[in-house]
Parts: sequence; structure tokens; C-alpha cells
Amino acid sequence: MEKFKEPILVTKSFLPPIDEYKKEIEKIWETNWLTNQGPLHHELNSKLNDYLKVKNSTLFVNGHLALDVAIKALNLTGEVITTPFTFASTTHAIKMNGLKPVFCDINLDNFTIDVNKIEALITSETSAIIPVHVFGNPCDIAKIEEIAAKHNLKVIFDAAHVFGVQIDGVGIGSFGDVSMFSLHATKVFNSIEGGVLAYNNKDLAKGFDLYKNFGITGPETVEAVGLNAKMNEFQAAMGLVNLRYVEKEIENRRAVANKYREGLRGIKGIRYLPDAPGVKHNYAYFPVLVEKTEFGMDRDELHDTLKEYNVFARKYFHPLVNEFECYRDQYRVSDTPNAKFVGDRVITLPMYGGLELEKVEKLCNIIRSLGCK
Ligand code: T4K
Repeated sequence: MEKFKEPILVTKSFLPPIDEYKKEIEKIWETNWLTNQGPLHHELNSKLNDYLKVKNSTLFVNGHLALDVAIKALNLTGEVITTPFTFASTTHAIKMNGLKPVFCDINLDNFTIDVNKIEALITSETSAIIPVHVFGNPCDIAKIEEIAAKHNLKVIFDAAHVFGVQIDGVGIGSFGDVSMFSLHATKVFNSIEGGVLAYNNKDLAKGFDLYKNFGITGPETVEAVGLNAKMNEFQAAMGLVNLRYVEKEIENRRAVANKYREGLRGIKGIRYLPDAPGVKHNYAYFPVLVEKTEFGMDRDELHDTLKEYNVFARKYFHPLVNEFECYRDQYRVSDTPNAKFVGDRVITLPMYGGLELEKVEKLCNIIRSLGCK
């Protein structure tokens, strides 16, 4: 089969029509307000509350600092239970706050934290759970909330991948103490870079605002040691324009996901995830597990061979966080066997709304042709 003429990358940032963005940023020339909670920031904030179906939210310059601020403002201490099958950000945010990440294994059904293994990891030092709705798949939220209530733990959901996801019509940011959404360029919805904390308890807003702005509370008062994590007006403008297109983007992604499922169906050794009942998915990623004994090639061979066809899939998330150079001396990967299993087999195929369905079909045919006959 012939290679693709143009490279196909794992994703492609959504960009709105440039004139719409220009029109939005013209307002910045009128207000002369570039950052520090300007009018576009406020407008985006209130529109995101509606779109995400959450009671309260606070905007940030990126998702990582939003997570960092959530950890600080919730006063977490000691140990925090999380998963190693995630992006570096989740664990680094815990570690950089002087806390100890404790890795819980994942389940093999949708790669989120295995709720049956959490309680065994709770000690007198545990203050919180930071589960990850990885690839856009919701964790077992009810069970996590039950465990947290029983042991008096805080819950911060790393919701970086689940912008727009709903469960039975409820915004996924409505659960736990707080949820962090990433609005990075590679996400379903972007504000170039950006982050959102969503939460029910409006009293939390004060701490989030405090830590994202150097701990400043007034022109002559600084109440806490904070950082600078403010979203600027150019980011907010991009968010406002992109919000007009996000539903269409998700619809297009749904078509891409369904095309993959159709094209990959029945290939031995290739496994992909179904939609979960009651969930409005956002199709943030299209992860596939490759089983060498059935497919004939392992994940790494498939990944490298696809490059020859001009397809640049990615191994999200390999290596696992507990295999990183900076963590591996402190943890045993054998403690999280399902995460190891998935991390060694997973490949995320190209996924974005603008990916033509004919290309998806051809890519599936290429994968089929590479497998065992
Ligand atoms: N928690 C989780 C679970 C996360 O996955 C992330 C971020 C965070 C927390 C932290 O949120 P942020 O602080 O980032 O808001 C990317 C993203 O940078 C990162 O946001 C994301 N997760 C992670 C999973 O992926 P890289 O290093 O793999 O991205 P990069 O630069 O290789 O880009 C991937 C592809 O995206 C490129 O091949 C092409 C496309 N792309 C990329 C950029 C930057 C574009 O089309 N346009 C662009 O501007 O980390």
C-alpha cells in the first residue's frame, strides 16, 4: 500500500477561521487590557460554566498550573493516590508540592484507576486521590467518591482529557472536590494553552484566585506564597471563538472514531474501546492495544512501520510515570501490572476533527495488511 503524501500526526490543533479570531482580539486593542482577569477572560469563564455544566470554574494559563494550584489550595498533605498511566503532569504536580505520589494500578476496561485497589493503598498519611479520566474515559466516579467519603480524603480529578464529556447529562466536572480540564493546543477544545478548575463549593474560588495571582489579595496585601498562572486575553479570545465550534469538532471526531472501529473490526490482536453507556464522549484520543501473539507485530514495530507510511502515531502513555528516570528508583512497576500491560501495548492513532474519513479507512487497511494473514 502506498504511503500518505502528507504526514499524518497524532493530532492537529483546531484553528477557527482567522477573521473570527482577528475580530475577537480587536477588542483587546479597544480595552488595552491584555491579561490579569480581563473582560474576555470573564466572558469565557461564564460561557465555560454553561458549556461544561458546572457550578463554578476558575481559568488558568495551562492545565498543569491549574492542577498545581488545586493541590495547594486544597492543602493536601503527605500521600496522594494516583495512577502511573498518565502524562507526566499529574505526578509532577503532586511531587512539586512536596507530596508523595502513591501509584494505584488501572483497570483493563478503560485504563482508569482500578477502584478495587485504592483502599489497600490508603495510610494515615493519605490526604487525597487524584484519578485521571484518561483518553476521555470517565473513571468509576461513584466508587471513588464513596471511598473518599469513607476515609475523609479529597478528590481532584485530572480531567485534562474530558472537556465536554457528560455522564447521564451531567457535566463531568461536577464530581469530586475539583476537576482540572486542559485547554492545550492538542486537546478537543483549546485556548492555545489553558486550564480550568471546575468545582461545586464556591468557597474554593478564593484559594484558587489567590494562588494563581502571587497570593495577592489587594493592592497592598499579599496573603500567601502564590504563583503566576493567569490566563491572558489572547488565550481567552481563542477560547471564545473555538467554543462556537467545539460541538462540531466533537461530532467530526465521533465520525473518525466510528470509522476506525469499522475499519479495525476483526483484526486479530488489535483492541479498541467501545463508547460507555450513558456517556457523551469527546473522542479526545483513539487508543488501541496491540497484542503481538495475535497481530504478528508488537506495538513498537507497528509504531515504527506506520512512520514509513507517513503516519506518526504516539505511544501515550509509555513509559509509565513509575518507569521515568526521575521516579523509577522509588517505585516498582510490578506493583501496577495492568498499567504495565497497557503501557507496553498501547498506541494512540491520529485523531482530530479534520482527519478525512478516507484517510482513516486507508490507515485501517494499512494496519490490516501488516497483521497476521
Ligand atoms: N494531565 C494530563 C492527563 C495530560 O494529558 C496533560 C497534558 C496535563 C495534565 C497537563 O495539561 P497542560 O498543562 O498541557 O494543559 C502533549 C500536550 O502538550 C499536553 O497538553 C498533553 N497532556 C499531552 C498528552 O500531549 P506532547 O509533548 O506529546 O505534544 P507534542 O508537542 O508532541 O504534540 C503532539 C501533536 O500535536 C503534534 O505531533 C502535532 C499536534 N500539535 C501540537 C502542537 C503543540 C499541533 O497540531 N499544534 C500544536 O500547536 O504533549
